[in-house]
Amino acid sequence: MRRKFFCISAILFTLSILACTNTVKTNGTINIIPKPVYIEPGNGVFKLTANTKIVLLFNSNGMPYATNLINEVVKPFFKKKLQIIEASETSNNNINISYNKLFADEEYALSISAEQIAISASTAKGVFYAFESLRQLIPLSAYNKTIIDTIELPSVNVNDKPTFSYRGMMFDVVRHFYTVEEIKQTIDILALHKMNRFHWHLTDDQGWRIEIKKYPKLTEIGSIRNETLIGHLDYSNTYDGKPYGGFYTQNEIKEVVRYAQERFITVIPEIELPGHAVAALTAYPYLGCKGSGYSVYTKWGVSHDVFCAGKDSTFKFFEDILTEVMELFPSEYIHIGGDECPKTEWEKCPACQARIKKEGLKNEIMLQGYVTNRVEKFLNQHGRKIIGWDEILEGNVTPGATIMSWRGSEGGIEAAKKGNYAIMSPHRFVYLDYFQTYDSIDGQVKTGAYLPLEKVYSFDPYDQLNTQEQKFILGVQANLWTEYITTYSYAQYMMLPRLSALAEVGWSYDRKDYNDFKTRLKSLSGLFDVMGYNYAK
Ligand code: TNX
Repeated sequence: MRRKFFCISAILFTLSILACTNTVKTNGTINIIPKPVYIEPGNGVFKLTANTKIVLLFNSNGMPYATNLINEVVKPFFKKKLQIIEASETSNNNINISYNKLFADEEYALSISAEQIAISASTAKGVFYAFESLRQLIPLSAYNKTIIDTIELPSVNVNDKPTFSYRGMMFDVVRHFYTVEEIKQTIDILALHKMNRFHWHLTDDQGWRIEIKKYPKLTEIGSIRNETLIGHLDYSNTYDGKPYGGFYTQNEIKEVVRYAQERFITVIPEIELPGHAVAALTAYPYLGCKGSGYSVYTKWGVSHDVFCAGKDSTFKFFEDILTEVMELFPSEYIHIGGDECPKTEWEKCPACQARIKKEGLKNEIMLQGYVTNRVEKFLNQHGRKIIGWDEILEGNVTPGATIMSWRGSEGGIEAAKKGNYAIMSPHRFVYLDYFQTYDSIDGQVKTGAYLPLEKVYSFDPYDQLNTQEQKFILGVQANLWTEYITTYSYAQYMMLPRLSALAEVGWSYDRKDYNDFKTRLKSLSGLFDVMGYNYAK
């Protein structure tokens, strides 16, 4: 009798150990970045298992992408995806997704209780963001286990929506090139932060990185530079002697655009004009004022050689390029650059001077304005709008142009006061190429100014603007220029976690609290670790 009792207890004990080891416990921590509008912990836990279903009480085109996110996250745990069913009623032990017509585009509610997970939204995008939040509640210990049958999620009620509609990052793939896989990983990182714009800097002096069928030499010649400066532009005159290049085919571009769309991110292409054009001039020298003698830039900085604004053939080129660009990118906005365009060549160029005279322009600055307006008109005729760096304000900008304020917030403030939309991207606060620590990382060259996490976090895009003017600030963007960023791993290090800080500026503007952010960042960094992302500690 005693022996039998002993055996049964031993079996029960073993079973319970097994059950426990296959359950991932939550310690109740609820840390979400960017910080939700409303968040209230509840009692108890939801048990997520391989049998949990996703119950769709409403469906839409984007829903497969929203649910794909959670399935990609849970599949490695359960070795299978969650089943998705349509139903007209909610059910217990499941993830119920329902429609709330009162919710804005990106808004969601997420309620986790012992009985069920309830998500509501008015769009698939809202559902996607609910899953991005839910993902941050999965205990990190789940990632170290091989056999899991239950994952506990803490009870919580979340209601959430962003402050700004535009939350982006620019990635410069010209100064250094990044592969399609690396671009996709960057898009995943943006999605994790509920960011919704990827600004792709595709052309510059040092390379042309997008295939254009009508102008094959842009990539045949323009995508390759003979060599690259070693060290910092201000202190070095040494080159590596090695050709450097890379570009994306149109098929690869389409693949990236689709990948981003599936994560509710709009890709905004940037085609730099009229400055930062040396790679294009090398491929087609007739596009420049001198007409010959160009070679793809091998150092950093600003070249005096720019597109000739006098010749009509330049505009024909712009229109041809932008026609192919519009076919590839469904984005409402096309970024046309506009920054750092020296006027020295235009001053000497008879065609440019003739254009100034003919159009009754005051000077070369107004000639750049003429270029901007003419290109804008062409894009408007095709239903698109322009974004330009803040220099475009100097040249008689039209009310339809959106200003990306980079030299400070001044450009954005001026734009807002004029009634132009603006995106705030001031270098002192959001330039991710600037160094975040005084220590040297892997011998990488430092550039710009000291820009630690806290400073990014402190950025106020509404500074100096009254309520009326604030309406013209679409949002915020971080810029990752890559003159001194030679590997993707280092690019991630420069991005993270400063991008997390910017994401919170854009999403949670009115409830920022740096100390609280730092606490929540510990959880998010844990997720960076399991995802294998390189980030600054
Ligand atoms: C200025 S920001 C530039 C870029 C450089 C960057 C380096 C802007 C519109 N132009 O061409 O890469 O500084 O920080």
